[in-house]
Amino acid sequence: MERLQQVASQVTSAVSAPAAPAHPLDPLSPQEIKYVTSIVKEKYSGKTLNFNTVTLREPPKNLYYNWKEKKGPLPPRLAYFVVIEQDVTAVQEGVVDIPTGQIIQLKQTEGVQPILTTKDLSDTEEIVRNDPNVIAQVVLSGLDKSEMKNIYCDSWTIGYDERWGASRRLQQALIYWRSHEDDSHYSHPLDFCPIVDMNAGKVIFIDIPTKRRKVSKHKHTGFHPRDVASKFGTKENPSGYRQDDTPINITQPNGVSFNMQGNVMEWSNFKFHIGFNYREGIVLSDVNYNDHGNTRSLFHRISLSEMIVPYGCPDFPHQRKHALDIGEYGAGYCTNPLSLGCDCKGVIHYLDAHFVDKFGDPSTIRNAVCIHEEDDGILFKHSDFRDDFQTTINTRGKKLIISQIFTAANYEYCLYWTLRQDGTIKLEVRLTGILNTYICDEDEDIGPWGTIVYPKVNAHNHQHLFSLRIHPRIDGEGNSAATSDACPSPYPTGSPENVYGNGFYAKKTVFKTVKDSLTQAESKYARTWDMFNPKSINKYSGKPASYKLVSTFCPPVLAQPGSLVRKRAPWAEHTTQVVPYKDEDFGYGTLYPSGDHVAQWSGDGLRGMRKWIGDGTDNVENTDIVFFHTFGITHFPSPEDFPVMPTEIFDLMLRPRHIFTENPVLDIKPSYSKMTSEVRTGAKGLDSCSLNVDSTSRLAFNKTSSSSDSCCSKK
Ligand code: ABN
Ligand code: CU
Repeated sequence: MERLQQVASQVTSAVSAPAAPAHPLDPLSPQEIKYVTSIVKEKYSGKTLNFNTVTLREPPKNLYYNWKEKKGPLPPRLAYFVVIEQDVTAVQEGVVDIPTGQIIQLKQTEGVQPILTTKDLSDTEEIVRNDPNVIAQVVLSGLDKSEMKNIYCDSWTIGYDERWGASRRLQQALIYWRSHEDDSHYSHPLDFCPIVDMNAGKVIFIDIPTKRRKVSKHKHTGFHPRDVASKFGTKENPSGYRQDDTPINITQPNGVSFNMQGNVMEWSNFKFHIGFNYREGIVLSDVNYNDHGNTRSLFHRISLSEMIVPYGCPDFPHQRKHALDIGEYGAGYCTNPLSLGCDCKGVIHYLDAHFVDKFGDPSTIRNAVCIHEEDDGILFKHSDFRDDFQTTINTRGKKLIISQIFTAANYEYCLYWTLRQDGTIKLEVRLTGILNTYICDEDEDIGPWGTIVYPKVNAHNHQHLFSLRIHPRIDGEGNSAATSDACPSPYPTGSPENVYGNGFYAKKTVFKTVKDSLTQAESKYARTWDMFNPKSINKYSGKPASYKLVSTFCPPVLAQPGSLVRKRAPWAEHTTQVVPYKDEDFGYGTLYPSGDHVAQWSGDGLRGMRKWIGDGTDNVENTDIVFFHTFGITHFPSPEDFPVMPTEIFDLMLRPRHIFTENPVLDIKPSYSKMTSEVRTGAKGLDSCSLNVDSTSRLAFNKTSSSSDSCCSKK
C-alpha cells in the first residue's frame, strides 16, 4: 500500500543549494548529498532517522531532450531519498527539488523494506556474534564458544518469509566458521540460520534443521599466496606459482583516444553520458553515433535494472536463497574501488561514486568506474588469393570499456560495457568470487540439488539471471521491436516457391502489443531481437534502422510457476518484455521490474513488470518503448569452482543493422594496405604494423626481425 503526498514545504536550510554539476544526468555531488540530507533532517526533526538512499532522480525523457535538443530550460535537479525512521515500518521516501530546497514529494510504502546497505550487513554480523542463542548453536555445532570471534555471517535479506512478512526489517544470517583469520569461511559452513531484526537490533529466531551436522574440521582450502605455497610449493619453487608466466603489458604511447568532459564521453564517433547510481551501477545514456557529420541517436538509456540468483535446493530454508542483488543490495552500493594495473590495465580514467551514509553524510567509493581502451583484434581484413594474398587490407580495431565490479557477499560480478568502433555495444559479465556453500555430512546423500565441491561442502545449484533495460531512441522518437528468426522457406523442396529446397530467410515478427513482446529464446531459430525506427529506412536495403540484440545466454528460469522466485521476479519468466515508457512519477514509471522496493516483497500484487504488462494490450509499436531482456547462466557447481571461481563469462551484443549505408569503419586507418597495382609496381602501400615498422611486436623465438617479416609479404 502506498500513501502519496505531493507537498511543497519550503524547508529553510541553513546552507544554500550547491551549484549543480554540468550535466543534468550527472550523479549527485557530495555537496548536493549533504545539502539534501540537511533538508530531510529538518523535515524529520525530532525523529530518529537513518539515511538509506540519496540519489539523483533523473529527469523525465521529454524534459531532458527539450533541454538537450530544443534549447529548452535545464530540467529540474531532483534528489530521491529513502530514510528509515525508528518504529516506522513503512518505507519513507521523497523527492527534493535541489535548487529551491523544497521537498516536493513524500511517500510511505508498506509491504516492503528499503534496500540493504553494507552497514546493515556488518551490523548484522555483530548482532549474530553476540547473541547467546547463536553462541549455543555454535557450541552444538562442535566449536568452543571462544571461537565466536571466528564466526562470520553473510547477511542476506530474508527474501520473503510468511512468518513475518514485511512488518520488520529482517535478514537471514548464513553462518560460517573461519578456522583462523585468513581462512576462507565458505569451506566451513554451519547448519543453522539466525533471523535478525535490524530495527530491534537482535536475533528473533533461529532456523535449525532437524538433521544436525557438526562443523567441518577439515583443513581449510584457501587461495591466497600462503595457501598456494602450502598446497603447491616445493623446495625449488616455494611460492607454488607457475614459473612460465611472463608479464603482459598494454602500452599506449600517445595516451587514450577518448575525450571526457565531466561524464560525457566522446570516442570514435560515439558520444554518450556515463552515469552511476547506488542501484543499477553504470548507466549509459543519450548514446549517439556521429555518422559522417550526421548525429544518429541510438539509445536513451541502457542499464542493468535487476537480477536474481535463485537457488535450487527445495529443502527449507534454502528456498529463501534467491537474492535480487540489484534491488535488494544495489550494484552501486556493493561496488568495489578499482585499482590501476590490477582491475584494468593500460591508460585508465576513473570515476568516483558518491553515496549517503546512515548519518546523512556523503561517502565516496574511489575509482568505482574504470574507463579504458584495449586492442580489439581485427576490425576487417581482405586478401586476394590471385597474387598469393599480397593485395591486402588489414585494419585493427580498438574497444572502449566502461567497467565496474561489485561484490554480492560471496560472488564478484565484473561488468564490462564495451563499445566497438563499428557501433556495436557489448555487455560482458565475468562471474567470479566464491560459491555459496552449505554444510553436508561426509556420508550424506545431497540428492541432485547440489555438488560436493570439498569435504563437507555442498554448493547448491542456482541461476544468475539479469534484467537488462534498454530504452532505444534509434533515429529519434517512435521505435518498435521484433523477433528475428532464421527460418527455412515454408515451401517444400520441389514446390515452385522452393524448387531446390534451399530457401531460408529472416522471419521478422513485429510486436504490436506488450503481449506479443513476451518471447522466449529459441536456439533452433537462432532467434535475435530487433529494435528499430520504422520511419528511418535504409536507402539500400529498404529496411528500418535497427539495433539487433544478439544474446545466447538465455536460460529459462527453473523455479516453478507460483514459486516465490517467479512471483518476486516476474521479469524472469520471459526472455523479452517490451512496455511503453511512462513519464509518470518523474519518468520512473518503468525502471525497476521487481518493483521500486524489493526487500521483503511477497511477490503478490501489481508491482514492476507484472504491473507494466497488465492485460498485455498496451501498444508498443512505433512509440516510446522500453525493452527488457533476461539473460544469464545456470550454474551447476563443480570442484573447479572452488575455493574461488575462475571467471565464467557470459555476454550479449547490440549490433547496428540497416543504420549505416556501408561498413562504418572504413575510415579507421588500416594497419596495412596494398592494392593490386601497388603489388604489381612494387609500391610501398601503407604499413604501420609489420615488424620493421612496429617495434612493439616481435618474433617470440627470434629476436632479430628482417624486412621480410612484413605481415603480408610473400616468403
Ligand atoms: N547475494 C546476496 C548478498 C548480496 C550482497 C550482500 C549480501 C548478500
Ligand atoms: Cu554461480
